Amino acid sequence: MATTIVIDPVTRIEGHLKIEAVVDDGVVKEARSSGTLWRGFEQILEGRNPLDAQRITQRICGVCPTAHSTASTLNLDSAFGIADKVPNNGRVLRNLIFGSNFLQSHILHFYHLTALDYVDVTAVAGYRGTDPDLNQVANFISNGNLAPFVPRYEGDYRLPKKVNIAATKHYVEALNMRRLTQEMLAIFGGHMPHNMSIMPGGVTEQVSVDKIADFRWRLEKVRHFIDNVYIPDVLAVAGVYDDYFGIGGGVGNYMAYGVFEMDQEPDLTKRKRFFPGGRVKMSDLKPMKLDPNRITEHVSHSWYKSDSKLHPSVGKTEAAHDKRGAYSWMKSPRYDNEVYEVGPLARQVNAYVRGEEPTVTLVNSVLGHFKADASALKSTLGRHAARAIEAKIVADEMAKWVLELAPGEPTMAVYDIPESGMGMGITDAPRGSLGHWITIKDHKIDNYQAVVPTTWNGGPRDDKGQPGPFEQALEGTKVRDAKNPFELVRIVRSFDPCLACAIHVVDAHDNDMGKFVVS
Ligand code: NFE
Ligand code: MG
Repeated sequence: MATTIVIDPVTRIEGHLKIEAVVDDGVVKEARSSGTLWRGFEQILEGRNPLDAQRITQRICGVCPTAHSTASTLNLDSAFGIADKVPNNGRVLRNLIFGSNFLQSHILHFYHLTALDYVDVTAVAGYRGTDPDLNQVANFISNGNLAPFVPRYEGDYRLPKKVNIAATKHYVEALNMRRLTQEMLAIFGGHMPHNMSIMPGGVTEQVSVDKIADFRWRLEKVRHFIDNVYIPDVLAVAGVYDDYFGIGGGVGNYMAYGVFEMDQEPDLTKRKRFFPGGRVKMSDLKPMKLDPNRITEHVSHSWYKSDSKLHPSVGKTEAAHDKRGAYSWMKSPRYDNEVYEVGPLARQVNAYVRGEEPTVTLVNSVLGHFKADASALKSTLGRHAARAIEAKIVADEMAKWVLELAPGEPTMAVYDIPESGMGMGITDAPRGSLGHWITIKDHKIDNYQAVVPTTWNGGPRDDKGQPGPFEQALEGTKVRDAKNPFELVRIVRSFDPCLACAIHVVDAHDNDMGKFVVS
């Protein structure tokens, strides 16, 4: 008999994701991913000074505000006609600030958002040893403080007790590593969350030898952690849960816009990025080009009455909370009406098929470790491995980029806000492809649209009825115990969903920040 498993909320932060899975004979027959909260950013921006986009869009999310500052600033660079004017210091500083956020986000995801699906933190409950971190965790649990460790299921923790204890110690160390990455971000970004310095024309912060030194010692500690703790922990988990190389693969189409600017070519589709933009399908592993004109957002299963299949440059967001057949506040972004997964796996697969180093060497080394071929990447563990590899690559490159900074040289270009214009800011956030589009009229924002990574991955069925990447990854999964659906949360969390980002919309009829009206 078919039963429906409802998991709500799914994520350990950024809560409002609901997953419903219809399970028949122990197998997921169909799944629905639903964003259950309604927020408001695109319409808040209408009528405002274009520069406000950098400030306001960062408030979409406290985890990846740097991604929104980057996308909004690329968007303004392009609308102001200054994309090729950013000085080299500005380019490098943007990469260092954004890179710091990548490291923070990837470490957060593995240790604090998903590791506890595999590591049994209760192994520390009776700990009576000399390690102060573990004593603190044991005290914390004995006082009944379970909040950061739940929701959790029972029945499939496979690591030996001493590995569970060591991994819990790493959970605490990872908090310190994230603090260091936030401090790195703040050295050139002003503060975190919501950096002050990535602005049109470059970065407002100046370069000094002291700041470079402050940045470098922190980065070296984080690199040491990634190489000696994070990557070994991912390999250890993957070794014991290796069936997850065959679970949760999903759509197998991967898209990246590309990230970390290597030059200041004004056309973002031609600009050289450290991780290249493009598309690839696991079925043939052939690199394909990306044309942002082919992106649309479908809304037939979303609570919006505005037209479906609009390009984001003319996008609209008009709510209809009682719309029949709709089940999410997320839209369904599509490329050529096809479903694409975005994120670290999509970026690394795109880099891999283009022969980019060090991706090729690192991916081959992980595949060799597990005696697997590239098809194993299309899986739950493939996403974790790609994210860990990416953290190492970004950290290692940042150590080189920071030495390119030139103290005393300019970091900004000057600009005027044009009376009218259009812009596009496409980049890759930690969780995948992020695009902002702007239209300026009378020196003010006339239209602003964001299409966000978790919207790509977590969106509902589209106008053709094609399920989104989360939904496809869940369908066909065997569920051993419907009361403890480990398989389903492990699959969805491997994407690193962020619903705060995914649901950034509000009724187009309402420009008042203080009052959101469902029409
Ligand atoms: Ni709120 Fe974000 C990232 C962006 S995900 S975390 O990474 O943009 O939709
Ligand atoms: Mg949007």
